[in-house]
Amino acid sequence: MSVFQTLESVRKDKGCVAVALIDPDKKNDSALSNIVSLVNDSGFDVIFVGGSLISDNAFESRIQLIKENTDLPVVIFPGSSNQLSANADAILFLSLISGRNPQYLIGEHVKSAPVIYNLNLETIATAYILLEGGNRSSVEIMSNTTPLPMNKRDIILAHALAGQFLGNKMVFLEAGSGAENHAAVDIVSYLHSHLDIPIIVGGGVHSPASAADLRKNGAGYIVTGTQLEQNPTLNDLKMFTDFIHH
Ligand code: 1GP
Repeated sequence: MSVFQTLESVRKDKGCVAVALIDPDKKNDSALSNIVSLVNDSGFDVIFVGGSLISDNAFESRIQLIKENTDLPVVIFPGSSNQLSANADAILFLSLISGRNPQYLIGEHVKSAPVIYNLNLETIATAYILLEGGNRSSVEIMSNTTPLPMNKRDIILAHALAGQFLGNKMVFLEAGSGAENHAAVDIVSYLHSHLDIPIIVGGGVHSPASAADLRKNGAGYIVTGTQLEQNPTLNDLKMFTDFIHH
């Protein structure tokens, strides 16, 4: 079974997939191991690894460390075409379709495709839509694109449908790491009623109540990153994943 099929069967089984996002940048081995062990013990279904900026050359070794310390699937959530590793199980092949920067619509894809082919890495084509989350996000800065305003529901839907018609397997509604506002539940529900492909919601989701609300309104995957870096208790994280699952 492919990683995508495994994740989809979790979604069908549990109602929604709990995704732990680990930003591998600037983390020593013990900090990284601690996060992985928290993730393992708190009910997450999959680990995404990636970040907007990798300041050193340790991406490969950190993916390896994560992989050695978990039985969960490890999926690269790349900030750029140099975040690749044979140690991962799959990679989100992201197209930043909310923007009009050709580098993130096709440029990074062409650079990474031969390497991904040689690594024999499973790709999960994902339409990545950046929304205004209340503060200027790293994605906005690094990609040199403009996020879509949350009050432009029909424009967001048009992007999501275009993503689906282009053959993407998922739509990712990103408000940016540490966003003040995650993707609004009414947008998730509006998109869910029009799309056939699952919706990933990430950026600014850190309360169990928001997670449950998003799941009830059609989020198929919920991503959380920042809260994993803020010394959460195991109980807090367990409650969070409980609310993601039904
Ligand atoms: C960012 O969607 C992720 O790409 C996670 O966001 O760090 O706000 O949880 P947070």
